[in-house]
Amino acid sequence: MDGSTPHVGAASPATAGRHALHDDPYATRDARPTRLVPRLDPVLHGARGSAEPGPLARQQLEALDRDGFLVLPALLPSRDVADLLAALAALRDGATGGAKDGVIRERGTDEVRSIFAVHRREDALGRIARDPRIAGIARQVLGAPLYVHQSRVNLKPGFVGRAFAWHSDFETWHAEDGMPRMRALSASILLGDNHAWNGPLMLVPGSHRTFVSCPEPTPARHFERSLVEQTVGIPSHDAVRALFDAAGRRIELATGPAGTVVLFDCNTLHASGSNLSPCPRSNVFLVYNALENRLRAPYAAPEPRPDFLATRDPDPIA
Ligand code: 6CS
Ligand code: FE
Repeated sequence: MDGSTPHVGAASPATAGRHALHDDPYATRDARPTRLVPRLDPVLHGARGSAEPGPLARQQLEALDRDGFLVLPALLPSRDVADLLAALAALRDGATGGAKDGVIRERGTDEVRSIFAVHRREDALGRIARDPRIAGIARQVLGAPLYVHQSRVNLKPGFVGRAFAWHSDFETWHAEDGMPRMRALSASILLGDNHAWNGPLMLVPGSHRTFVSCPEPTPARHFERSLVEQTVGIPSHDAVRALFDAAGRRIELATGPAGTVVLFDCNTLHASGSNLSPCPRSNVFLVYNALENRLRAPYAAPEPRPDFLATRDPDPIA
């Protein structure tokens, strides 16, 4: 790459439905050896790489830009958390069906691991996605009209809540959902206290500035496995080690009391360990995408993923 921002070209007729590899600066799942590609997109998308006025102060924006994540301790008061927990309890107890309905269960048990598309509900889980305390931050950082690309509750139940391997969300959303560029932000709302011992989110500072390609091609209907245990689209151990070393051999734990909100860039390398404690680590994840970064054909997958995983008919947030 000559350093100029390569044109992510429209698919030519010859590549309709797929993107010519040479057009894609974030090519991945291409059966080629892992590449560590410098990020081409800003983290703060306001004017001149800053951000528009909004809930975050300058120092907070600078930390998000530098590290690729920002922890906002106890942003939501306990009454809001109680409303979210009540909605979660009703959702979990009423959860039927399986992966095709957005209900993912832990391997080896019937315990619910994740439930997707909670932002479409008519309860506190649906309302929080449009709440200016959260969506206003995403608007400030993404610097554009936005919509919810994906939402989920990861319940990580006590004793049996399993790990999420190291990964970049953007690598999956680019390859499997056709998200063109890095202009999406995740907000994780902690519904219970997240401790070092109940599987908190782990993040590698600064990792958002490197795109790590993954060699293995995407299998058909990959989400039916990847959401239970992801093995395709995860970076090599050498790549993780390289980002860990570049961070000064640091991994940050996103711990905090219920009501804490953890913001992280779509490309920040993150993972979480299994939860062997008696206490669930239930978090709501809201993913905001800039409307101009809306999904196209998958860059590296046989077919688009279902709508509960990746919004293809954006409903802009006022
Ligand atoms: O495939 C996805 O979209 C989901 N997988 C992970 C591990 N994180 C992002 C997202 O929930
Ligand atoms: Fe993730």
